[in-house]
Amino acid sequence: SAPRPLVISTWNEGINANKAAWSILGKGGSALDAVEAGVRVTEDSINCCVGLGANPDRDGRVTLDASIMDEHGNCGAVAFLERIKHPISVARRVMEKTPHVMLVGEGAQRFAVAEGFPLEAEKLSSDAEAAYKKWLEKSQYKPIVNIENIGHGPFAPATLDNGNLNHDTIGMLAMDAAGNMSGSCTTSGMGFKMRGRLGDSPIIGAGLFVDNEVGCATSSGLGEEVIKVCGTHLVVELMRQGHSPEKACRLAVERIVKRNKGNVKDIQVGFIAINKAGEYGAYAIQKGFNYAVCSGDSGSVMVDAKFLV
Ligand code: SD4
Repeated sequence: SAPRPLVISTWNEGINANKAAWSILGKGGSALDAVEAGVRVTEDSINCCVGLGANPDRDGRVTLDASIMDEHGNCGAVAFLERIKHPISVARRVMEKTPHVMLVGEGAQRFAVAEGFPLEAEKLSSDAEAAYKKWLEKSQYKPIVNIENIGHGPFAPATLDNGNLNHDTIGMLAMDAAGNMSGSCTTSGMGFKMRGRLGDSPIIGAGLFVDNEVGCATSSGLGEEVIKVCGTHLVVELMRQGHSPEKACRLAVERIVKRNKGNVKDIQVGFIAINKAGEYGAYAIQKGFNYAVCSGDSGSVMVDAKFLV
């Protein structure tokens, strides 16, 4: 039978995040605690696409989105959140302490501060600063396929990456020893986006969905495309119909490709999923999407997702 507990997460930096998640799952902890602790590691690291060190919007400001969902179908999210280091933990507080599912912008920040989260200085990481300066030369918004594993961006020469090329928006899914599932997703969104833009990551059913009777899914890539098909809800519903996690992810990817009439050269979207049996899988539009899988003390293995085009 499939391994349990289990944690999977998007892109190369999933390895570090899974380690933190496993330190909880391996001791019999809950999937919810694991997915929060896991992605906090990525929020703490300097990378293109997660946390305060990430690429800013076109006004030069970092705005963060995150969501979390547990085995009871409870969920919480924050979006357009500024100057707070751990949006995923604020999302969890929204879930646990408010009558709401989602807080955005100034209200989300005010709630975070009231909950004791420090208000950080507004300062770009040096990598993000350099990427932003470079971006300003042309000021052209152009999402880059697989930027999550490339670094601070199209505009960032390799030297800006501090030798570390492993960066990502992170989506994480876990099943604990009791067989319960939770998921988390946290991101700075697309680099150089319009101010106020939200992607799929903070939207339940788009960037993250968990149904403990069936399975769970999360996504990475061009959020607008994921929102348009309610991507992760779609993946979970396809698993409900009996498809394996990989097949469900593939069918959701096909839906996006079809909606774009096959013109997806510049679009990357990847889904990962776990079902109730503890099987997992993934699928992406393009080559280059990978995820980290951990189901034991020996750590994670990276798996390259299959892709459509
Ligand atoms: C978004 N899906 O904001 C996110 C971006 C992402 O790795 O996944 N980046 O659209």
